Amino acid sequence: MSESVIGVTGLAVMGANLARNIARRGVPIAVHNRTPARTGEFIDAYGEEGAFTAAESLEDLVDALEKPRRIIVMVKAGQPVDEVISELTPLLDEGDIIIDAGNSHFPDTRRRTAECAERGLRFMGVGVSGGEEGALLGPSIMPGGDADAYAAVTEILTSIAAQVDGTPCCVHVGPDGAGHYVKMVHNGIEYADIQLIAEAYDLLTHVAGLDTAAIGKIFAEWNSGDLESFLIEITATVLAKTDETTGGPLVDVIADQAEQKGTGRWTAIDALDLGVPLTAITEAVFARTLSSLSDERRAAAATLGGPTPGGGANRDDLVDDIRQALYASKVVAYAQGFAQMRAASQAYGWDLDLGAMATIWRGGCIIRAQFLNRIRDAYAEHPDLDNLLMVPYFTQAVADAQDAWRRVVVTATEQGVAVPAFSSSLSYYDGYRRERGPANLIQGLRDFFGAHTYLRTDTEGSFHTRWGQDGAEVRTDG
Ligand code: NBP
Repeated sequence: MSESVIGVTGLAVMGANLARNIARRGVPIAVHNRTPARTGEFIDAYGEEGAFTAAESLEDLVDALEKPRRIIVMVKAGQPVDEVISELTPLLDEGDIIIDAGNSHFPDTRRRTAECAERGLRFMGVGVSGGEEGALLGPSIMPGGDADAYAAVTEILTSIAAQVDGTPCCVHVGPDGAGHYVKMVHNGIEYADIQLIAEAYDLLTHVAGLDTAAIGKIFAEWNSGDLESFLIEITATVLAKTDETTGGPLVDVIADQAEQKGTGRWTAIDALDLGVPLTAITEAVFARTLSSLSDERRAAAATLGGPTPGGGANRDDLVDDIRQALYASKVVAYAQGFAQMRAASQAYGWDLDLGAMATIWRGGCIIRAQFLNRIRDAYAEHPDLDNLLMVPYFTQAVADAQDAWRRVVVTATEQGVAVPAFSSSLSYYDGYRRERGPANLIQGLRDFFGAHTYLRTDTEGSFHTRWGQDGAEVRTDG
């Protein structure tokens, strides 16, 4: 039995395809699954594709590997990852590397990194995006962990990743949970992107009055401009699909209840923890949860009044307005996601290279898009950028689109079409560009009922007004 260079445990769709991708690069690989029958099925189906060693047990898997051992864990996120780690650790030697390539939550990755380090093991939390096809043909890979652990797997990971203009979509993200964090934000941005597309579809259907086939063609056209991306491309394909049963568009018979598996929610929760305004992604998560309340919505549709949409069909420029609103909102969603990664980098001590994140998302992953080249360029010129909206290209893009964006939000509001991501992105833009907002009154109220104190615009120090007593202002900081 020849020594395998790397091992994979967990041969469901992602682990199997990742293992095949590695084997196809000529790397000898050992494969294992908790239920051994799955390993047998894998070898029967794909054994000819490379130098596989089938391992019946984790002991066999460990024995099959050259040292330091490198083991990719591709099992269901959560408790199963902990179970695999605790079974593996007694079998491993100091310096061996456990690579969790599933969708683990980054605090778990930080904990597991520390626990493995106590036992002399190196742990990597690696984000992998691209679904089953990406795993097989070239995903976007976001590896987190110690630099020396990454050095031991760089050649393999960069060779199996998607390649764009000769550059692999894989770069060392940072220590401990950084890789899974960046993957989490990637998924959050994916939520926002999809929600924005859904809002555009809703407006094209119910305000512009277009049929599904026409809307599919519009998305296909949009895919040749600034919006060019995998998600816009597949929107055109999904809208063009005919249902075999009804003969009409398939989307017309798909129930309007969207699932959310956790990464979008985690992104929003961490934004709240970090104090980062992340309106587009958070609204996208809420929109999915609202969509799932189908029984309540059915009752509300029969009870709650409001305008009936449909009065915009005579506006020739409506379709292009919606395109511009989609683009401007998308710029905001990405600006917020990148601002969150910047805040996380500072809070968790990761030193993230945000331009590199845009670079590795250009291929292999669900949010791959031309647009990411602009973000990569922005960070190349301004590595310490606070907000992407402040870069001339994006400042101008939003300035050019904003009249249309405002018209779309006004029309949607007048006609009773919910556009939470379009409108919250516009509100964020208007809030961000205000030198002085209304939070002065918030502070006044907080000081009134809770003596929370306030700062003044005209002098240093912290102040409280004795609202319920003599009304005098007192300085509270000395
Ligand atoms: P699943 O998430 O469906 O997990 C199935 C695998 O986990 C099987 O190999 C199963 O073994 C194993 N497993 C379970 Br369940 N509990 C286990 C335990 N206690 N000990 C050992 N093994 C256990 O697989 P997947 O869809 O291939 O996804 C794998 C990871 O990749 C997940 O974290 C997922 O979130 C992530 N991911 C998935 C996609 C995607 O498109 N599917 C994309 C990107 C990332 P068994 O055969 O014995 O039951």
